[in-house]
Amino acid sequence: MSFTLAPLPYAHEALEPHIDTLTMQIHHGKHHQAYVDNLNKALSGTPNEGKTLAEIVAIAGSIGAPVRNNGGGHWNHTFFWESLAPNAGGTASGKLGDAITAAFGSFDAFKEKMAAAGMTRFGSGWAWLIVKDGKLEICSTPNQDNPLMDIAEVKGTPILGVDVWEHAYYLKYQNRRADYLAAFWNVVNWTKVTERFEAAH
Ligand code: MN3
Repeated sequence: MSFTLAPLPYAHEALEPHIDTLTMQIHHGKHHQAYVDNLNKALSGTPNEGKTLAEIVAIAGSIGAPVRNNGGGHWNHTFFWESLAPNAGGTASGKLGDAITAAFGSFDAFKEKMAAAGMTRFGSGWAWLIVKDGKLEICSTPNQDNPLMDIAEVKGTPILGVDVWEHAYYLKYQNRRADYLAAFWNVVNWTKVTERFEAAH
């Protein structure tokens, strides 16, 4: 069995002007495709061939760097595309909205803390909103690691993630990671994040 790249759940231009068409074309069609291809290459002919992506992520610390990095890349990007949507953004409502207020004080304070996690991740990585022991937490990971990995510093179930690799924003925002992180809130698919919260909580 080998892994394949699913089409984006919306058109490449659907997230304009917040995330531009060319970035989406390259990010999904080139970067994500490369993670899938390199994951298949790294697994081919090894005892780990045939494992699911969830199984690979769970043992990332002992499976070797090529599988850890490309398996994480495949998992993280699949999760990221589903976290976004056109005509989205706004605020979380219902139980998730209440849980965010309870954990962080207010929705604005949550956004600030998530942006700070993205800004302070040196180099390439991800910022995450996770459910840990029934509560919401914010954390970040380097490279293509994620909080489901056995080697993660902070472990939990991700319900929202933001890619802070330069390839996610450089064409439109150049070095301005903060501007990209501010624009990100306009395309968050809170319906999807709420589904994940309800499944994890
Ligand atoms: Mn990326």
